[in-house]
Amino acid sequence: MAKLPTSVENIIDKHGPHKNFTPVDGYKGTHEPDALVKTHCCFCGMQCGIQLKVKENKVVGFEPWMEFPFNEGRLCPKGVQRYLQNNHPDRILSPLQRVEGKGFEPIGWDAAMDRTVNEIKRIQRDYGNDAFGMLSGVSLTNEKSYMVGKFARVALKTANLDYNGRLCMVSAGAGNKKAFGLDRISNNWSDLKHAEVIIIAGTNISETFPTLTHYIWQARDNGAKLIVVDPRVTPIARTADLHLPIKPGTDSALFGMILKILADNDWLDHDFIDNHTSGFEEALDAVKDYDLDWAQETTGINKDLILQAATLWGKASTSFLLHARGIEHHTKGVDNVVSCINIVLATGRIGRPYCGYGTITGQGNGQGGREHGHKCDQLPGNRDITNPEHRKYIADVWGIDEKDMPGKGLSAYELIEAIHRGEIKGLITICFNPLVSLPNNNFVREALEKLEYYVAIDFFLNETARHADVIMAGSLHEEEEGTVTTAEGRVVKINAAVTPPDNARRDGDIIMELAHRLGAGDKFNFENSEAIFNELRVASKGGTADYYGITYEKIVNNMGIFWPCPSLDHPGTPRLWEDKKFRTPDGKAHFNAAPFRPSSEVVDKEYPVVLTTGRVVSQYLSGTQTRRIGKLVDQYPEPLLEIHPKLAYQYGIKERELVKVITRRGEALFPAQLVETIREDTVFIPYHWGGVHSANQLTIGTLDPVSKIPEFKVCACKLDPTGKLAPHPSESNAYQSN
Ligand SMILES: Nc1nc2c(c(=O)[nH]1)N[C@H]1C(S)=C(S)[C@@H](COP(=O)(O)OP(=O)(O)OC[C@H]3O[C@@H](n4cnc5c(=O)[nH]c(N)nc54)[C@H](O)[C@@H]3O)O[C@H]1N2
Ligand SMILES: Nc1nc2c(c(=O)[nH]1)N[C@H]1C(S)=C(S)[C@@H](COP(=O)(O)OP(=O)(O)OC[C@H]3O[C@@H](n4cnc5c(=O)[nH]c(N)nc54)[C@H](O)[C@@H]3O)O[C@H]1N2
Ligand code: SF4
Ligand SMILES: [Mo]
Repeated sequence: MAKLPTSVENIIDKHGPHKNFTPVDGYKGTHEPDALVKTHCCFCGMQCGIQLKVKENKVVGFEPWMEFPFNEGRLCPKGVQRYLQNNHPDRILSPLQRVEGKGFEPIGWDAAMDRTVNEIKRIQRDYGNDAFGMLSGVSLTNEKSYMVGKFARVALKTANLDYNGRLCMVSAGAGNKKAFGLDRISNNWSDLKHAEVIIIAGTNISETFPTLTHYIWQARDNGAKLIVVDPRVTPIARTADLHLPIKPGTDSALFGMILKILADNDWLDHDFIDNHTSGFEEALDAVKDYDLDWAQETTGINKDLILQAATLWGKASTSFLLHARGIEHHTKGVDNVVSCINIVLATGRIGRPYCGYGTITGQGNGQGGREHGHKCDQLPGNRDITNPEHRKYIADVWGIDEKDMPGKGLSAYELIEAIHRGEIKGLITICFNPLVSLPNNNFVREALEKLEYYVAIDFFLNETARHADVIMAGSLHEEEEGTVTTAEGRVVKINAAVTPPDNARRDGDIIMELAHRLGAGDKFNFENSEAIFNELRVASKGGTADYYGITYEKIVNNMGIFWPCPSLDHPGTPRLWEDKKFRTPDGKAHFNAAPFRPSSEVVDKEYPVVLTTGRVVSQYLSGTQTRRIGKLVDQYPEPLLEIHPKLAYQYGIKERELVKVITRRGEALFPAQLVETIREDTVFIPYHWGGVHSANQLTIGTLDPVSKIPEFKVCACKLDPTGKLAPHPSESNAYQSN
């Protein structure tokens, strides 16, 4: 049984997290590196270009890569520290096996592989193939994402594969497919610069996509009006023309109201609506009873602000609408997304220069990783695993019988629920830390403790992997060649700067060896990453995410190629929809009716305060990587409870007082940070920490019915001040998260 080892201290001593170290003993950065390798940052979806400095097969520093067109050398605080991982003392340097009561001990690769394959076979024999699940992640390259999808279906033969994008981009993906039949931002970032009006809804871009702000500033220099919709006055909101301080969970009411105002004032593009869309009447019908008083009451935004925003949008001739997790992490995430798209379609401002719309993809390869088949319902090229033609095409590429291909499996949180119910008995994870990042993590921990066998592939020991029976020492971004697709749809090249240290292995090699040992070796004979990419190209051909015409050579020669790129002589598609040929069955863009409905948990007398969660600039996701980098930890050492001084006053809460935050799922202590930049009825906690510091002890495990994304952005809580001040942040050990 995969129980938590008795001594967590033992694990931390051996495997970190340690936050302070120097990259290479004695290397002062003064003598010449052996090589400068052009590649990309391993963190967010901007995938900024960077050059890594290599000395004696170790990454020892970086230089800006000025020529890469998106960021032209600019990097954010995480980007300038990302090089400190390859030679980090916490690296897992060989496979490990958990020894009850002792923690983890190194074992050889043979033993780790043998044990894993035997357990997979035993569990599948006793309980069926689908009783072994797999969870993957989109920090992985396109090649690895593709291979994981194929591995789960062809070697592991399970339906139950899903990925951490389920917590991230799936509401946007589902909304975009409904509206356009394709899931990608409509334009490259350059088009932002000349948009007259820009709406940014539910994204704190200065902290989460810092290098993208450069494009917003350029638009501002050109006179653009900026509208920000966020319950907090985020850094970008401080510079906006209009900030709409929305009550969490009410975006579809706001955008529905704006649609109504556009129609009432005839700020519509009738030609576009009539010739290139369907469903306008239904979408309008869903909002026909909305009025400004209702919208003000529902969204908490002053009605004059709503009217001003609608007027700016309605009268503009060019515009861009961007959103991210703030509107998507909801049980009505898909409704929020389509209600944004509705106002874009109503004004016909898409498929033209300086007119665009899109979600800002979060993870490093959040775009490419959601296209090539490691989602529970998907096959490469963004094909549908339930569609017989799609299944047949991919089965032929893989050289298997279509009947042997598993069907649709469970989504990430549902997969954990199935483990909890005892239906799934074995688990393999790569690039996912569900114990920190899934909602209601006390429930997730209970599930992990029920597994009969759990194997994790990672380069650091994350909180979830502490429950593993075996850990396989995997590779960092800079240790394996491949491609990723940036948030603007540009496929770029990741170059290996070094080989994995010591006895760690490339992720790709680990997956391939497992496939061989499971008897599917003939389907996994890839010589190198390019060979995997070439199979991916064929597998994606004809799908909506068509990469067929993209080659490694073309990527390098052009600093990236935008998909779709259906043939070798095709230049790629930086701007979609110029031809107005949408990828829906009728070829039109679809309006979707999205009548407002409340969030799954709303405030009441007992739990009167709205809790929302998200990010800070110096930490990344579950913190596995960034909590190990001293300067990033020092910048924001521990999760704080952002609270408005007026709400704090009601409870008598003082700056840095420890406040117990309680929800129906759990409770946890956080130091209060009094800020006037948040709504008075809402508190915010960043989620990058585990254990007692984890915000996800509090969040709710309810899912959007279509996208299955959890409702991270809204639940109800109560506050219980302790009267005690939190210790000085320098004494915080939150980065250890034990
Ligand atoms: N520094 C840093 N950067 C990152 C990441 C990271 O972990 N750290 N992660 C990357 C990834 S994977 C992702 S997905 C992105 C996420 O990027 P963002 O979506 O920008 O980040 P979040 O902090 O999750 O949420 C954004 C904003 O939503 C607001 N919000 C909360 N509830 C609501 C609501 O109901 N409506 C509206 N309109 N707004 C609301 C919050 O106040 C917050 O400012 O960032 C990427 N970049
Ligand atoms: N409350 C709350 N919870 C949230 C969110 C929120 O806003 N609020 N946001 C959600 C979002 S948008 C996201 S994307 C998820 C992210 O949640 P996770 O995917 O769990 O977060 P990561 O920290 O990326 O975990 C990835 C693990 O993969 C490892 N890893 C990274 N790159 C590689 C690689 O190339 N190879 C291998 N083998 N391992 C690798 C890291 O070391 C880490 O242990 O969190 C979600 N959870
Ligand atoms: S903006 Fe994103 S990709 Fe660019 S340096 Fe920062 S974390 Fe890395
Ligand atoms: Mo994300």
